[in-house]
Amino acid sequence: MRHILHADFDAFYASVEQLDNPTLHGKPVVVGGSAEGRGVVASASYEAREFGVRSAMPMRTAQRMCPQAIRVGARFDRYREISQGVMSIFRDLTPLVEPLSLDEAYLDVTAVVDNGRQPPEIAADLKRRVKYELGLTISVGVATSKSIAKIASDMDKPDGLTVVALGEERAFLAPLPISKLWGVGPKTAERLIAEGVETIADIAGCDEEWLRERFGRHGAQMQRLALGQDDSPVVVRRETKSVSAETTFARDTGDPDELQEVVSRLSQRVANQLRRKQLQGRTVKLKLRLSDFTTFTRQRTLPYAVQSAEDLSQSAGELLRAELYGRRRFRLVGVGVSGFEQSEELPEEPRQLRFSGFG
Ligand code: DCP
Ligand code: MG
Ligand code: MG
Repeated sequence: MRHILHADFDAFYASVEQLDNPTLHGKPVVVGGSAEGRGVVASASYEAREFGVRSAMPMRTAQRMCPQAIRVGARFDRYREISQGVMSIFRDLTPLVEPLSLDEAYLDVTAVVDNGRQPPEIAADLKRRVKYELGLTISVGVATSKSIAKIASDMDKPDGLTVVALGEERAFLAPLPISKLWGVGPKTAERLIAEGVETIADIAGCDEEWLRERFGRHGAQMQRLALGQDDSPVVVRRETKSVSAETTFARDTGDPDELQEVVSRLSQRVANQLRRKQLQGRTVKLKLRLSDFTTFTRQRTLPYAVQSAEDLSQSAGELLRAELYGRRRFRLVGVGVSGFEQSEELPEEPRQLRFSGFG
């Protein structure tokens, strides 16, 4: 049996702003772009949430709901710094840490338990340490699987600690709305509710064929999770420092159109990865290898962070054009991005599940 924690900062960006500026303590704070600039709320302090303010809401709406809310612009560098701090506290407890975003991670603490400490005690200790060292609160879910630990960490926010013991998994999940289930995004939830499937117990009780017909493999997957079956491992990951894609040609080329075409295709691949990881970067890099195997890179740092294939392809394309002179022919082209900021808008559906990890 495994013991998994899921830890997540409470109102992450907003809490960091309150930490750094004591005049914001106890006040409704929203972090995000201005209403005039059509900004959205990235994070709302719990004081602001009492007025109904939520993440991803247009700033205009937030200010209408809570006119006294204090808006602060995001400071990604500071959030990244705090994130590195918390991840290192986690890694002090166990090397098996899987960060999901700047403010949350899974921890496999099975070995710590085998050494004689109980999971609730480990979790309480971790919360204390984070509070003491960083001055911020995390909420922690404790369970025997990742998907249940994640749901549990969200149950009693802020400053929560929710333990789902072995054998209690199905009872814990049963009454919850389907939207809580891992991999059930707003669109899937809408379809299920239209069919009368509203709680996790409802999914657990569905005819497997019925689910499979409507949702394919994803349907069977949802049902396994609803039944509390999830043996996906905690995958140790370090912070992503750069994302890139490259290709080697079957035959060397110096044709500008052909090269730009490849840069566009690689940019698309990099953009897809960035979107999945919720990253956007300011430094765009082009890697080139000539016929004689000379390899070099050219890079430029933009005044703003980019994520889209169009932006990447444009910047990388400019770097490319500067290198197309004489009779140069190329064997390899690569496009990369670094200098990350977490992108403000999260995708509508949660990240795609990796099916291979399950059952
Ligand atoms: N974030 C964002 N846009 C969103 C959601 C989140 O920019 N639509 C950013 C700001 C959040 C951070 O990611 O502070 C962490 O996201 P969470 O979903 O964990 O939200 P919070 O930490 O703000 O609040 P909670 O207490 O609900 O975890
Ligand atoms: Mg959070
Ligand atoms: Mg989070």
